[in-house]
Amino acid sequence: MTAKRALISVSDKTGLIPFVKKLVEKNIEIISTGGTRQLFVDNGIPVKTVDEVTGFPEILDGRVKTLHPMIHGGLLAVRENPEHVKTIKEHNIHPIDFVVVNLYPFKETISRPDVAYADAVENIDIGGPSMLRSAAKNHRDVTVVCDPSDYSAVLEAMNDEGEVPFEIKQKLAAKVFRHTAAYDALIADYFTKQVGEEYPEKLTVTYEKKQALRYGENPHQSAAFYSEPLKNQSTIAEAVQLHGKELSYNNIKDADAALGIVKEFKDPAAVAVKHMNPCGIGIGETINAAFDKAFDADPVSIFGGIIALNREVDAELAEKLHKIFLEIVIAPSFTQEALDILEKKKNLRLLTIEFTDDQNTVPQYTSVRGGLLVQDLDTKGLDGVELKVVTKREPTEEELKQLKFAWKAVKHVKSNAIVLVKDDQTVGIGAGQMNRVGAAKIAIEQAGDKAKGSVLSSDAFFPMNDTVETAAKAGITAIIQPGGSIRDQESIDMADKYGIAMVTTGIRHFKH
Ligand code: 93A
Repeated sequence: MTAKRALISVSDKTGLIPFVKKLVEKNIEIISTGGTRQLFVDNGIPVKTVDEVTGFPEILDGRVKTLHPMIHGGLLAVRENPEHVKTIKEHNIHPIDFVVVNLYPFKETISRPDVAYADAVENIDIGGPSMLRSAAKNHRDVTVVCDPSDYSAVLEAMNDEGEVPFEIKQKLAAKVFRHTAAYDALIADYFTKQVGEEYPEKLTVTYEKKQALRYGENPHQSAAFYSEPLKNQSTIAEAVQLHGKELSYNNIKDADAALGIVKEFKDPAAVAVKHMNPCGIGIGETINAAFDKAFDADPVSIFGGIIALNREVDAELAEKLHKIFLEIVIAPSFTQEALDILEKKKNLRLLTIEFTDDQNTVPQYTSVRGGLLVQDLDTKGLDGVELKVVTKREPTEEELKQLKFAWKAVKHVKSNAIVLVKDDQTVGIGAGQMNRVGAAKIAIEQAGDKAKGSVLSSDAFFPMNDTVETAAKAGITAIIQPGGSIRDQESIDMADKYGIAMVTTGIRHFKH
């Protein structure tokens, strides 16, 4: 029997030398491409070059190295097929039993902020995926390794003759096809963006497993967290956990929602979230003052909530946070004293995140049975939006300030959504109701005494004047809403009747 052969051609050379030394110990012959070969030579490992096997030099700056029938014949020949065996013999093709390949670092290349287009293009590996795919197709006969983290498992599974069990080879092949598919998807995504096609006929974006989750929304649902391959520091996927239990499925969703809200504010802001909706938002001179407002907005619902803050947490704030049962606190940073206080709670998850604005080109994916809906993230603010006063009375300066705050808040509340705001604090939030006046009633009831003199925001227009009437009776003095209902005039008349100032935005913020 001829010696087994391993073809090794890798960009990421991590862990390679000890692995290959073991292969050599099992009398496996090593063949390799330029750079990889040099490493073996430097480490005293006997190696044949691909040119020696193909009888053809590497050409075109290495673009054509292994794309040759002497290589692919050796990878694809089925050992149990007498015809294949005869053919490769005739052509002097030596079967290849192992392929260890990892690809040109396309992802790392395009992750560089200053990457040149030509550099990105040059980092599209052609020969590598071809070898991986040939080997993976012929996995009955070929062991294929595309990930350095599998080296030790392969060695463990291998017997003294260099044989690897079929189940392992099959698993490795499956991984290869996932790997090359994801690699191509990233290239496709990159080019799609280059040519500015936002919603192409095929969606090729890939995700990488970030975390296995104990369960999904409920304990009987299995789940995992996948993140985008190109990192965005300012997302929950890139948050750094300093302390506490592992994040759960619901934690991740809630933390994402909390982050989305707190990012709306430049001033010190604190947000408490429960079940994807804010239960309290406060802004203040200091982050401490902001938190007091967020807490006071709804001291009941905050129990078991997620807090997001856009300023560093100090000891004073930590003492307050420590007194409440919370699932997560997210902030740009924590002082050491704050950490010392909060870390006394074993389970409390403390996360830090870099705060940058969300790009309005970020896509948002929602799954439905049988498909995926994709839209731009709703990053629309009030910049460039003309606020139209539609009532006889104009809002006062203070009312206008509170209306703008209420508008930012209502965008993040599940529709139908009504938010009441007073003194830089949400005082009542009506979320996810099937009719608008119902949401208003909930918000007003929750606000209690604070409803009087507050302002109201509505995520979509008023189909009827009942919400305005309900608001007026509760003592609400100003309203912000998109406008655009055929019955707008009835709502405006109702507002005028009670001296309410109403402003329309022309923008809707449904959140379903
Ligand atoms: O330029 S390629 O697309 N054409 C090839 O024929 C080829 N063969 C191997 N890329 C090719 N490779 C890649 O070279 C491998 O996937 C690996 O990432 C890299 C290793 O090159 P070197 O051994 O010269 O460092």
